[in-house]
Amino acid sequence: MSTLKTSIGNFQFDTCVMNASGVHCYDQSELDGLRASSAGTFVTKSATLQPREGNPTPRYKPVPLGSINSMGLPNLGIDFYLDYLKSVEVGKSSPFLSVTGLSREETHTLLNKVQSSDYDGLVELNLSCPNIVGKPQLGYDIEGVKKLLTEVFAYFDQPLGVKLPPYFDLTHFDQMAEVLNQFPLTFVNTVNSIGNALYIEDETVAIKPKNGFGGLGGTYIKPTALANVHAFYQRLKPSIAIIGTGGVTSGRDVFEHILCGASLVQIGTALQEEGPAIFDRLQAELLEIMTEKGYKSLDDFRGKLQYL
Ligand code: RRO
Repeated sequence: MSTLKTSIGNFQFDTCVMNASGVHCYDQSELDGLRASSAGTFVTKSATLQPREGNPTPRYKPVPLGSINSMGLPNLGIDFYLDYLKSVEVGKSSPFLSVTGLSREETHTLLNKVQSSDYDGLVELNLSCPNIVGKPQLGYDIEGVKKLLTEVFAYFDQPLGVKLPPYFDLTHFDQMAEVLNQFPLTFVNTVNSIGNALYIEDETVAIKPKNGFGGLGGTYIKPTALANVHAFYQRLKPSIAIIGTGGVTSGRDVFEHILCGASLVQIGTALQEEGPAIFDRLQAELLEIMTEKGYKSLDDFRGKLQYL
């Protein structure tokens, strides 16, 4: 029997699929739903210091090849997520707490709060929310990322990773990896949605905020996601694990993310559309592929993408 066990840093997970932040992780009932599912672990909605209502609706729309969203960071505030995680044992397998500040100062306040809380598990710093009016994604400001991480690692000593936006140029992969390799990051999660896409039905945009501009997810973005996973797998030091996110709707997609170098694979749009039962299907489909190929564990094929 093959196993889907995997690890990130010192934490172990019985299986390699989980939610992507923002999907099914806003409040207690959604988070409880993930914990009751067969996902290997879960990540909370990116938290700010204060609760936020987010952008006006409609702000998420499933479309034939994926989804477009401009949620605007609706969340219940860092205190809610820290309280929720108190009830979850962080043992050999940790949840992920996602945080994002609307300014550098807010990010530091958030991380200081996490550090002085009871939560000592994995933390994901989201550098790539595309939907806040007037706030560019920090992930596209490579010097800004370097400055922020330099400041963060002066005091933060919990296992930390960053959630990145997609990059589209090999020099940007080089520059970003060069910066990330300077820090004791536990993981890099790639990719967030492709920012500021526009979907039109008849003559009208699909979502209300920002006159229809929003983050693109789902099948549209799988090739971009795989490219980012593999580009960072090739460039990052081995101590930084990669979480692959983007365009996963089948076990075959999970397989491809792992082949490109992912240690965990997150599900966004397809989880939103199918609900937490999707984790059962994805694992069954992945195990079937592994059995056909004679792979006993993810290590048998992780990162082993073949070139022509
Ligand atoms: O809440 C959002 O609008 C949002 C966030 Br924070 C993010 O990181 N990615 C995304 O597609 N939407």
